[in-house]
Amino acid sequence: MIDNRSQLNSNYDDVGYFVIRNYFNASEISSLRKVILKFHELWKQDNVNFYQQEAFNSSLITGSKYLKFDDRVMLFNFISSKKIMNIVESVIPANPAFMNTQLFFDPFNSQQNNFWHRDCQYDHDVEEQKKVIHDTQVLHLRVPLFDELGMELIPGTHKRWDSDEELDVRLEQNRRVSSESLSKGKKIKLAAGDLLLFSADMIHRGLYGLDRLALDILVFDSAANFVDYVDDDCLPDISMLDKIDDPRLFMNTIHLKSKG
Ligand SMILES: O=C(O)CCC(=O)C(=O)O
Repeated sequence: MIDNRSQLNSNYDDVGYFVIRNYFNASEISSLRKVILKFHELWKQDNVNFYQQEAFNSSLITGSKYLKFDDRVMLFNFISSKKIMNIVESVIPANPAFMNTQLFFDPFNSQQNNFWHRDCQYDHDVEEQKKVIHDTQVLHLRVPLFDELGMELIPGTHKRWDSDEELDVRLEQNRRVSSESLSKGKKIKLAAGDLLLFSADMIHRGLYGLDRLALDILVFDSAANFVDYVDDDCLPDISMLDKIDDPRLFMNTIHLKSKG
């Protein structure tokens, strides 16, 4: 894995993502799927209108609203498992910190379009986005629970600004819409058991279909100022911490939070 780490790091550095095929075995995926499906059913019942009108993801999966102690501990142990930590540390070697989880599914309305974006565009104007993409980035680790069409990414955009075409489409300007195809888009089909890591700030979109359900784990570099994005309820409490084999990912976040 150690040799592999520098290869992964260089792939990430070059293009902003990498995929590891068959990284998780059937039993790992089936235990994860059981807990995630429990969350998803309860979340849908509780958010009927939002789900049926526009939703394509939920978040705060590790929080206390829908899952009980043991299921949350299972998720925390998965998120901070050796397999995940090896991957996270290949890109952020020092003090990676847990941010959140999201669950991506197909919109209820099958006519609803996907959309190209950089995650940072929801917090920053264009001039700030130009700077943000050169600073420390947030990572998404996508764990598909079923085979899915996956994601479409524009390789290299974790480090470079948009072409005119990309900017017009992403920001829906000059009569373009954000669901149009882009010439440099690369589709990454995923199967249950694969792991995709990508930069949240590269240009990307989800590919809807096949009744997908994918868990995204979001992590950030402790050196960057993202702690305000973390909801306390998504972190393990004291009684859970000693049930987590390697709680460093969460401890780093808790430590940042305590510094305010
Ligand atoms: O899968 C999707 O629908 C979008 C995924 C996405 O935008 C993300 O993971 O940041």
